[in-house]
Amino acid sequence: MPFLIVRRDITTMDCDAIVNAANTSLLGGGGVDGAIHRAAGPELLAECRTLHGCPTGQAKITGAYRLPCRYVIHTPGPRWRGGGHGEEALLRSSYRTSLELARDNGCQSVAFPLISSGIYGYPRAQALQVAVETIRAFLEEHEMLVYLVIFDPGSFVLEGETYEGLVRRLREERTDTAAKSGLFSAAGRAEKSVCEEAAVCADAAPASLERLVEQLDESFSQMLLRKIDEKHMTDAACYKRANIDRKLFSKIRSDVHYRPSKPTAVAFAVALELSPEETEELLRKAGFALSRSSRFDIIVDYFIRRGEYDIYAINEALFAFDQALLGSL
Ligand code: AR6
Repeated sequence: MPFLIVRRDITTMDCDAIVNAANTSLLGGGGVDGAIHRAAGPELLAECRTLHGCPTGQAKITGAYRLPCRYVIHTPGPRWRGGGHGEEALLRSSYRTSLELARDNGCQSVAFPLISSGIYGYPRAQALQVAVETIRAFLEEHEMLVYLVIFDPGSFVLEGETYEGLVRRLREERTDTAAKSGLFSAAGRAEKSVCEEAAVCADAAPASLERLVEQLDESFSQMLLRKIDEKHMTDAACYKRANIDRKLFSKIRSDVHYRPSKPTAVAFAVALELSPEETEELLRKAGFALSRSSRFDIIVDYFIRRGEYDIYAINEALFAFDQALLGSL
């Protein structure tokens, strides 16, 4: 099931469990821990007292009291001490044991804060990388909806060459006067071919309108299933890589005329590692094109043209620029 990054206060999440970046006493503190205890009410602290603490990298579960979720999973992440004291392994362990505890308690959805990245001082970009990698590895094996909840804008820092290139690209798009003229050449071609189709239709209308309507081209759903076959992929591998919920995939599979949202259509193009031209074709079947006038489109196009099909990396970049994420519930 999907992994989504959202900008929210975690105490407002109404999923099955939220995770608390606690300390080993489990008796409350500042940051997200303080916010969770304040929102849950004093009963949460009373239950926490019965747990007698928790080692760093482990997790314990309680009720959620006045919070909208069902459970709170408390995990003390590591305090950053320069990186040479097993911090990364402990942080991974905090995510993994919390996810396992959620699964063992029948949770289907769970929300994490960026553990250790506040008061405990773990560098944020590295904390994010650990969170994404650990959650993603778990979702390879399990069906669960996982949210990573980012609270303050400053806590979402992307680093690295890909990201720097993307920032450059977005800046160029802004200053490039040619950009004002509209679409990418590829998208332009897409538009042209739509116009050509329209012209053909216009020539033929009105007598053969019915026949034209009957001669529908391959649909989005048909092209998607064909590509899955051609790539020798299983359905499950495809919807997981697309960050798409299994139920939505079944709906698309069984409805030949299914019209996905743009983020869903793009998610499948990424999962199937389609070339820029194939991506255009698939999007066109859903009634979309990639333009130069939207940040979402530019970011997606940037990754696809570089042959970088990691949906999680693309979503991090989309999130950083406040765009809709790829995939769907
Ligand atoms: N919702 C979502 N995220 C939040 C919220 C919120 N309401 N409030 C803060 N964050 P921190 P740590 C983010 O300091 O670094 C406590 O005293 C915040 O921006 O809460 O693991 C404990 O008792 C940051 O990105 O936790 C421990 O002693 C992230 O949550 C110690 O702090 C984690 O920041 C744990 O430190």
